[in-house]
Amino acid sequence: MHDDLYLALRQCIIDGDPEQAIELCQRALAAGIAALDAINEGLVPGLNHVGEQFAQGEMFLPDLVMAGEAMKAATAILEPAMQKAGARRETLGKVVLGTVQGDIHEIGKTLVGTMLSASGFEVHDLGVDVPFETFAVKARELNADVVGVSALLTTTMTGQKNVVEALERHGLRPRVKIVVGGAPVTRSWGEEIGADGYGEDALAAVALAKTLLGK
Ligand code: B1M
Repeated sequence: MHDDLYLALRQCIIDGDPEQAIELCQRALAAGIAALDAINEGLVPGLNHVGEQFAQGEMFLPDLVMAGEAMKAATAILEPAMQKAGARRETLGKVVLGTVQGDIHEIGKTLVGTMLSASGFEVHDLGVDVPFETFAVKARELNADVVGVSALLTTTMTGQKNVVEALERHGLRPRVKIVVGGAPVTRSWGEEIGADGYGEDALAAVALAKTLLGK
């Protein structure tokens, strides 16, 4: 029904055009498209295309950077709608979230944080390139229930294991649950490193956090 708009959203990411992204997201919301649908049906396919082209040497780092900028501009418009859609008062638990050391990919992690907070979790987003130890220090300081670790690179996903070990060193396991995710991450990797679960996408991460906390 909204195929043209989804295609335009996809294209503005490929073009790396933040202004167009803002305008199209506003149009999508006005047309009654759910924020998460705009992301999953329009924006993410655009990012995936850029990622594929980059891997094939058809697009280059500046294209990746611009696509990321356009995506950030788009999600800034959509985020309030996502928060509103899931608005609820009850706090389900505290989550410390971040992208692991050495990795600066923030879009997926931020989306997971937005969905968690829209679902009723208190989210403390530590940002990107977060040192392994910081996850543990913050989890203790904030008395967190869940630590979420995102990784987008095959070279940085190994750092998720370091975070599990840091939490163990700090005596926070098994009380504090660990959820891992990110494009190269798999369920079996999560199991191998001793995490409590793997979230394939933002919605799965929310469902998992609820299950782990018995909500
Ligand atoms: Co990067 N990059 N990048 N990049 N980048 C990828 C990841 C890549 C697959 C592209 C490719 O080659 N096809 C490739 C990784 C290859 C690999 O390791 N296998 C890659 C590379 C190589 C690099 C650099 C090394 C490039 C270079 O410098 N030569 C460099 C690394 C920098 C670093 O981190 N040290 C780099 C840099 C960048 C930019 C900074 C330019 C930019 C990010 C901008 C930003 O975040 N502000 C960027 C981008 C945009 C991408 C792609 C195109 C898109 C990533 C994205 O935002 N996806 C990406 C290709 C791709 O993924 N198609 C690529 C959309 C987002 C919604 O999905 O992050 O997967 P995602 O999150 C999902 C799920 O994974 C899950 O839920 C989210 C929502 O559904 N999820 C979780 C994520 N975290 C979770 C945590 C959870 C649970 C679920 O629980 C805690």
